[in-house]
Amino acid sequence: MNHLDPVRHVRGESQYVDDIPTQRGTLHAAVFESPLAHGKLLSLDFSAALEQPGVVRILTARDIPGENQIGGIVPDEPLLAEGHVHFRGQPVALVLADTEHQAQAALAFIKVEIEPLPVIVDPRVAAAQGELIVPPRTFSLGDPSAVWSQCAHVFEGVAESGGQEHLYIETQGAYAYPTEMGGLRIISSTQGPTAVQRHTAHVLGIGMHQVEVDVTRLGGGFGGKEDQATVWGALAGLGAFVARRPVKLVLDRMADMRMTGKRHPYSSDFRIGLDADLRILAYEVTFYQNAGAAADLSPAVLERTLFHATNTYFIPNVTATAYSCRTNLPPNTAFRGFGGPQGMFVMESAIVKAAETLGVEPSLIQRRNLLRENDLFSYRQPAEMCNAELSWDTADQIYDLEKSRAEVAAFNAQNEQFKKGLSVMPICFGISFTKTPMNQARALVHIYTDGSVGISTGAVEMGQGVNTKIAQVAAQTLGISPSRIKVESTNTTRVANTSPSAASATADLNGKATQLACQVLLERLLQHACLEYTLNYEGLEIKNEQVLAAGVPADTTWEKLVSSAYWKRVNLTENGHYATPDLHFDPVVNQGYPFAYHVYGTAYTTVTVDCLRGTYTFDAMRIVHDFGESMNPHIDLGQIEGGAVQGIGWMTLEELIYNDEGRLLSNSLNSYKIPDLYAVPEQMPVHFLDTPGHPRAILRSKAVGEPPLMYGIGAYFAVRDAIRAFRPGHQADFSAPITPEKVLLNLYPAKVVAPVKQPAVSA
Ligand code: LUZ
Ligand code: MOS
Repeated sequence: MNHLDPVRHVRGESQYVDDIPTQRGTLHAAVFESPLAHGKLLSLDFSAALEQPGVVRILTARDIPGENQIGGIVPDEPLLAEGHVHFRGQPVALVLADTEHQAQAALAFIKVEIEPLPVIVDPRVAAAQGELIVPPRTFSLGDPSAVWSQCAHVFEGVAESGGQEHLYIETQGAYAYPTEMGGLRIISSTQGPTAVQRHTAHVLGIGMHQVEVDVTRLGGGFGGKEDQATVWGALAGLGAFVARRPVKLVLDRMADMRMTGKRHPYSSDFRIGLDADLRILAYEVTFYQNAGAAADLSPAVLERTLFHATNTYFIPNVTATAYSCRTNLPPNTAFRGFGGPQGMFVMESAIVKAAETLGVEPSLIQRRNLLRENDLFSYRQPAEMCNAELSWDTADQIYDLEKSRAEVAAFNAQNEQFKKGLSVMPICFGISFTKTPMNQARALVHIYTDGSVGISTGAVEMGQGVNTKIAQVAAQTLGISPSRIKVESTNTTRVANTSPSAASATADLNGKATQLACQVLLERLLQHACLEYTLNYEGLEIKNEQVLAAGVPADTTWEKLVSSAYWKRVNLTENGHYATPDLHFDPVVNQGYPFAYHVYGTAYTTVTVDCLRGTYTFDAMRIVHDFGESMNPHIDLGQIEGGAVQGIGWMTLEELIYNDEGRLLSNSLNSYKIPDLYAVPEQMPVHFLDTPGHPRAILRSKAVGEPPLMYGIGAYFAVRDAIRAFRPGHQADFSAPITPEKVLLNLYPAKVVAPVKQPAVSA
């Protein structure tokens, strides 16, 4: 079955927030942002702005009828700044005007007085000053300090990974309409409709039942709209609530890049100990997470870093500690992988540091330490149905590591300016929200009297194909054609209390809820058929829309069955509820069984570096991936390709630069480089690992959203390998992204040059 949406997308028929026809009376909102990264808000003067054409109102924290608070995990984030500002781009006021242009134009006439306070942009500096979002967390297994002395080799180092702009094609936005009785309807580009509903109600001081949030689809989310769509939904909601007129707020690209948080940059210290056979005996790691100015999802991201700190290796002695550091950057947030990639980058850096220093191939250490069945993760969950070795060995069989390496060596022996590099990147990713209670979902399924079916779930379609998968689950369970099924918008009045569409778990959770609802409906229809046709219920099945077991009149169809059930007053609506079984986790001792299952895979990356220019192209990323029994190979393949390329971007090209004043310098697409067609590996074969899947996965088809991003980590190490082919023995810093500029700096011995002064930047 094909993805349901692309035809609509290509024809321009898909509706996004900014495509909704504007209702008469709509006000357009623009956000006045803090021009400084930290300071005391002394005064705001709107007198000139209010005189501007079309300006209707300007709202500040004082206009908020409820509590000015949108923090989720920690209540530390006002909707509109009050007293202090904590990052550049923090919303301070909301201008409402008749047109978007008028609202934007009025911003320049707002006067603000801010007394500057010291700005912190570095997480280690924040940690040294005690600026932590939450107390540090430590995951441990065994005791590294007891075994360092038994290690044949011990290596230490520092690893840094940068942030990443989500760059969803559809920027953040919302359209809010006042409804009867003081309520609101908000169309929001959010992965978490319930979060928008809850925080908007809280800010307005009304009940959640007064706020309806509706989402048709997103033009991409990638985590950037898991928590941070709330700001814009709540601001539009505030405007509509106060002005009693519809309010539309859509960010332009540069405002979105300036004002919203991104993937967390991390700076980390590692220490790794190996025995003489290169088995890793001990690993100690300390993560400094750059959380930005408010908690947002940082503590949960931090936790996932700890869960994935040892990637896909069994290490008997581990101490992993993580600090969530408060800085004066926009609050960093969820991004595909959710802290996992940051943890895995450090693990791979430690292995590569050991390998380079010992003069062995990193793959030797990697292969020797892969997880095996029932090995424990540091959080004490055993690796069950573990495919770490299977995916590694399958990759070796079909892509031939030794031959690949020989080809690279042969090329390098014959070329001076161009050098090739090769890396192997095995991955392991835990599927489930790490906060166990979030692993629940509901599906509301209606069968209409004509036999067509409408389904609402908590799943948000953001291009990942979840609606197609839900339609497949229903079609398969009910035994009808997907063409009879419509997956409706995600709406808080139809499906309540939803978890965000995140953690790769959306199809599993909402698909299972859909499956449960459809099974109940099917059961009811079968019972009805038995009564109607006096059949024996045992062994009865509805298949292919019409064929029931023997004894059914030949002209019976799905429509007739449904219609006759309606006339016998059979309930044709069902609400399915699914909660992932067996999960538990104790966040005090950091032990338990947090994940439904793990996803595994292996990627070989080869790159060619132009050693004159520092530029590079990826020849191939060859992947073996553990899909389980893929229920939709087309969609799943698209997720692998997109995820891997997004990971390559994070590790190689995408460089976010904030200056010491907390100002984003890489603030548009001419200074922030994302992967384009030329950054995509020329070859990207994806082999579907042959496994029975997992019973906790929907139709045994494993979650596929986030895991492939981490193949991109292999891109960093392939480039690094090529650098060493040009400059033998050189150990670059473990610092990602490895941009062409950094490649060039690493290819040649450093010359002492005068420090480059950063251009002075005005507020
Ligand atoms: N969001 C969340 C996530 O709240 N908890 C998670 O564990 C998670 N994992 C990945 C992406 N988003
Ligand atoms: Mo996500 S990082 O699963 O919203």
